[in-house]
Amino acid sequence: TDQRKLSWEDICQSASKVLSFIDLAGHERYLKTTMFGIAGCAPNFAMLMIGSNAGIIGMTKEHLGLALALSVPVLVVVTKIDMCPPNILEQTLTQLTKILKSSGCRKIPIFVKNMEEVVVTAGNFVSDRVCPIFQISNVTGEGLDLLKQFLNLLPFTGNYDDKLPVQFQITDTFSVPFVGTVVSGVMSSGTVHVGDQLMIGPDSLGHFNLTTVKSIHRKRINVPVARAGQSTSFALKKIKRKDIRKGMVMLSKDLDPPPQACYTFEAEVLVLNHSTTIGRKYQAMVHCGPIRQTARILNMDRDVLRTGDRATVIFQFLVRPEYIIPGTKLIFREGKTKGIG
Ligand SMILES: Nc1nc2c(ncn2[C@@H]2O[C@H](COP(=O)(O)OP(=O)(O)OP(=O)(O)O)[C@@H](O)[C@H]2O)c(=O)[nH]1
Ligand SMILES: [Mg+2]
Repeated sequence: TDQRKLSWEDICQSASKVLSFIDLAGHERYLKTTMFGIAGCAPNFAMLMIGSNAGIIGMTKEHLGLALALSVPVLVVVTKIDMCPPNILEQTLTQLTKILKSSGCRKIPIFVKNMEEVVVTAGNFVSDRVCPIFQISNVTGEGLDLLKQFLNLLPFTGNYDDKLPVQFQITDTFSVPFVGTVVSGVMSSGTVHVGDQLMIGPDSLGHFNLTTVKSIHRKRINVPVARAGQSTSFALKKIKRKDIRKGMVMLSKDLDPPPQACYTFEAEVLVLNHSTTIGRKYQAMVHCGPIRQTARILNMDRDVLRTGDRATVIFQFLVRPEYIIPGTKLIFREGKTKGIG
């Protein structure tokens, strides 16, 4: 169709709103990557896809749990209603309702069936405990108009201030021919112009280095400026791709006090699931924004932790120091053990 021939420029110019989708994997094998996507890429919302004929299988509950743990508002999309017998669809919806209403979830499921319900749920989705549920078919197109309208009406949320110093967390790095090193991520605060000098780090020694922004891309279009809340790619001068990695940050230069990378940090944690007890020296993979590294418990304000326990814990990264933004939600896991903080 004509729409497929539109360039990114055409689309962005004629669009009243541009949404970025981050497509994450369902299979358990890719859990680490899916966790990185939801913890590290700063999504404003999560769309949980459920095949109506398959029901709540595999990692669905796990993924729902991740979104809840990170306070990302969830909407559910039940797909393939064209090929699902009505009684099976009914079973899936009953099962879904039960899980959403359970004590671990405490959501109010709303089956969105018409435009009025779209308007109401889009308005109170973020603040309330509402979980909108859409039933769609990608074959017949049934239900897609309601879902599109819902996405269109969703308010832009998030605590983004473009007047504050720059904070940009790197979620991906590239080496682009004739361009050089490119980093992508979401601007969590501040404003960056082409030509600006920024600090990038921490490197393996915990140091920050200066770099200059050569060019800025948003939705593959060259732009002169990037602001808080936007997904952005920056081409950088004087930086080799091998010297940067996911989880590093770019910050305003001349910060006072200067940014500090840390090996140890304090976290208030809640253990969601552990078969025995967790004590000092316990090690787990910690996901904190785009940071992903094994850390051990150095100290805590109680002797042992069991499922359901809360504690203040000092974690220590094993490999390298990281730049942690205070207040960032974290998830730690090791085998079936998991906790949030
Ligand atoms: N009949 C029908 N088939 C669908 C519908 N949506 C998706 N499919 C088919 O289901 C299959 C899987 O769809 P995908 O979109 O690849 O599913 P996914 O969950 O992203 O799969 P992975 O990325 O491999 O984890 C494809 O063959 C689609 O054509 C639908 O609404 N109705
Ligand atoms: Mg897919």
